[in-house]
Amino acid sequence: MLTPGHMSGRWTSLFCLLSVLCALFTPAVSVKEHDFKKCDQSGFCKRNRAFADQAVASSSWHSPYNVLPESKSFKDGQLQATILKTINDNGDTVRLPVTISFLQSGLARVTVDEEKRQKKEIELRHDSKARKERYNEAEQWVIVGGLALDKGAKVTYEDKSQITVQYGPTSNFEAVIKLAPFGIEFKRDGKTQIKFNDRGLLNMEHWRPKIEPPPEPEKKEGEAEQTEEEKKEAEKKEEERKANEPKGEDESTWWDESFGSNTDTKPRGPESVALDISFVGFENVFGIPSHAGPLSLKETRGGEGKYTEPYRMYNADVFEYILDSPMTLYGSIPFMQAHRKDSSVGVFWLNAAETWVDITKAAGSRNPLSLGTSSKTTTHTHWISESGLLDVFVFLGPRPEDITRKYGELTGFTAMPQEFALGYHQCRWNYVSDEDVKDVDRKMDKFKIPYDVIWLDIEYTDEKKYFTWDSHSFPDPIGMGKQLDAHGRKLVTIIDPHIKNVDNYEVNSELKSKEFAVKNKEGNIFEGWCWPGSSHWIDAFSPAAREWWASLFKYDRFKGTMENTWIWNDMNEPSVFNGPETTMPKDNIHYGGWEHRDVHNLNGMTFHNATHHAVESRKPGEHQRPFVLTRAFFAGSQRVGAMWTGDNQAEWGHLQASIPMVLSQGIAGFPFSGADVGGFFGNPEKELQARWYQAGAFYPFFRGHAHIDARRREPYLAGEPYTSIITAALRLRYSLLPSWYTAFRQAAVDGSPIIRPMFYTNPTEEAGLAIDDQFFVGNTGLLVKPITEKDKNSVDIWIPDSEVYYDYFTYNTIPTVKGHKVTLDAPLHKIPLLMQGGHIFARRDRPRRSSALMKWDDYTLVVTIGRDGKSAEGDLYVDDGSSFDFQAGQYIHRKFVLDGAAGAISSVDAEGRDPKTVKEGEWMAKMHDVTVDKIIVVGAPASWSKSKEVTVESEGKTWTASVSYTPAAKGRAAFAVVKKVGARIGADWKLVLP
Ligand code: MIG
Repeated sequence: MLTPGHMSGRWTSLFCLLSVLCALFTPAVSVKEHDFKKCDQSGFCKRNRAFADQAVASSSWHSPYNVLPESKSFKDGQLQATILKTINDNGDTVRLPVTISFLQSGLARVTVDEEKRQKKEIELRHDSKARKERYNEAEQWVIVGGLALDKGAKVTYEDKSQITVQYGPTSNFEAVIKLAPFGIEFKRDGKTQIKFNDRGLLNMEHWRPKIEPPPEPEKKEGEAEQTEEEKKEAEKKEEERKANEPKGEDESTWWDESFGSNTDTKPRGPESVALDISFVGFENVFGIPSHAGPLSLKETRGGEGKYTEPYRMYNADVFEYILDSPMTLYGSIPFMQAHRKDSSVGVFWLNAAETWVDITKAAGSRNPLSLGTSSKTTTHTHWISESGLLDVFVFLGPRPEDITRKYGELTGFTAMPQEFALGYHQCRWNYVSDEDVKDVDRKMDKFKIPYDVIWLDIEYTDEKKYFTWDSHSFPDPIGMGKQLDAHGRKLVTIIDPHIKNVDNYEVNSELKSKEFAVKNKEGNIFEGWCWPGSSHWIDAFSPAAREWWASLFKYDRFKGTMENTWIWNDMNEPSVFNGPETTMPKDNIHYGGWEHRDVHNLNGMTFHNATHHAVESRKPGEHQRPFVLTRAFFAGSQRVGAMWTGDNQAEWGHLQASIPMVLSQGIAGFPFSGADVGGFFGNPEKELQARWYQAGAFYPFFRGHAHIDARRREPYLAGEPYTSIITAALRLRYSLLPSWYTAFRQAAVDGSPIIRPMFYTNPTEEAGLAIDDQFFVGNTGLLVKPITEKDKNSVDIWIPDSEVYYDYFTYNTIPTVKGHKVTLDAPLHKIPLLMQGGHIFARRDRPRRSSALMKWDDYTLVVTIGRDGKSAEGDLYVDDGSSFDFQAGQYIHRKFVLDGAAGAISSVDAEGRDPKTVKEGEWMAKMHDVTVDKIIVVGAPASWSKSKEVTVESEGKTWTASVSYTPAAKGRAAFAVVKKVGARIGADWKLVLP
């Protein structure tokens, strides 16, 4: 009997029911690009691109959407009107209600719906179970705040052709709404930033009745083909049918559409929504992850170095994905940010259906009257979704951090993870037994390699029945869990959304009897193929299904799990081996009667969300922050866990691609992300593995993972010098955990990316706007450029400003020039890591086996003296690392300031809180014993050399600590080390040079 352990991939295992067939189906190692649609294989995309081509080519093009003047009304920050869409030469129209909401946050939201049609006019296909409205529940899943209306928004100008609304927190935003054709110009301080429908590509495919073409007349042997009369009659009917529609439309995929062997039926007919959005004067746009390509998005309509396909968002299990491609991947966030030297703006396209985005750039703007921007490049985008409402949020910045914060207010901020989740995760498909897990755990200790979490992939289950264990290989999961717990370590087990369709499996019987599974178009439980063979899929859109799902994770139900067990959700795009594009048929039906088509990109998030809440409620009063990793995601997924970039390959190109991908996640509000370290498919050469760990140590989510056919590659197996190099990268990650945790805290309160590209940190430096292979960590001033090429012993780092930069490891002062690259030596053992002057960041330097064991360790502060030779600043956030007590103020948040003139470093509460207002809980009390042990002042001025002691003042006491000063030499900056500082980390203190 074959198990997937002997196979090379899912296709093999799917077809390898007979072992003799296996050889035939062993996949070639290349992306199955043809398994996924191109725009012209997706009817609505093709139609909208054709529509765009027609509009752009014709000088007389008139967008057929006009606001009915008497329909408009403005009240309490909201403008409402009806748009009439002219649908044929007879002047027939359909009515599209539009709402433009001006929000207190300064966002504007534009929503266009379609008026419910007469029932008899629009009959769904009689056998369809689908709902008839356009899908309008995406906001229930995605939006968590920021919707309060700006009652101060006011109409400042109005005539027959337009309305101008002034809005925004300082009233410097304007929306100029054009009535005929409908379009909007968004301005800030009088300058146009964003335009809707400027190119006339707005398109809402209205609902229409299906008129069956006349039946083919029956032909009989020997009979004349058709009488003249019959022919004429048929032609006439056909003409009538077509007269209802604009000419030249491709109707071939209106009512059904085939791809591969699958046919998608469309009971509601064509209903796509599309809009052109122009970013006036912007050359760079970012966002709309996940794609394996550059951070600054490429043009998509051909030409040298450009893509020919639009960026696609249709969450899919893309087997061995290709690099530098706009093709869809596992998750989607339809949020785009445009940035230029003096402005950041953005749009959030709230639509969960299959979505494509074309991007082109043009010199100047089409409208010469748009002042101040006409000479610059404008980025034109064209958004196309298959169904649902047109619902777009507009952000007018002006700074990158305004955009990320407001996007977070709308869709939620990153959930504050437990601290262990920032440690290193050791995964592979698969650790084969509980003994294997315990052995890896012991070996990591033996080799003194820190790690926090070991992972179990699908083989731990009894025949892919989730919530069960293979009792031969895992006879004692609790024993395993306890061994891990002894060093504060955790176990993550995989739970996928496909439920094995067999009789003797309780989870399956309950799923079926309670009707919690996704249904097919006939309204029966959908059945498809995945790892377990025949399977059903939980419909996590259903509240009752989610409640049931939560019950499955209770400790007495999911036996073998304990408080240190966490969960990994894979395959939640969802992946369906025999489905179209390896996913679910679009005409499947979800809770509420919505078609899968409407909710596809939300599907993964609903499952991830269900699992998050399930592990949160495993036991009353347990009070631990959940950890759930997801593969599929959507806007809002950041509220419920981490993501990784899926099945990459053990190749240098994939290491390289991972960096813009992870940066892009941060820009789109989901910064807790990482790529499989080492590469999932294949066997990395040792140099690649080592370099990957060095890069991975700077992914917010840091996990080594490997395919079932890949050779074992736990860090201790690499051999020297590789094991030591990998261990050093891991130790570096662990020593910097306090700073990583602080960066996560910031993400959790204001949406800041955790690793930050140059355009974000230095928004006015044009030369850096598209740089995506180097980044800063939080606001530590740590600037990293991982090596992603073979045989590279040096790297060129682009320097964004005139600050001083020091080498992290040697304290060498780097001879930098703003806007230029500097070459840094980076032999294999070295991570190119610089410290920007002017910061103070925290570390815990004592090497330990896991983050939990570092909980009560003292801190080291690193002070990097800035260009002015005297000042530096930074902060540290600490809490118990696991519970929700931080929400009740149980945390330490310090601000450290070096005042060089006074020769003093001080620590104060970063939020200006009065310590007396917080009643200390157990953790806070215990933190009294934790101190600042060491302070390293890099670039210390000569004044630090004058004395062997500093005075420390804290909590009404004064004492001294020793200083040793090392003068500058051979390119190395002077530095001072203060030892045994002894001030409590949670208290105010001041260190003064005598
Ligand atoms: O079809 O669970 O991306 O990380 O090891 C493959 C087995 C299913 C895909 C995930 C990968 C995981 C694998 N899964």
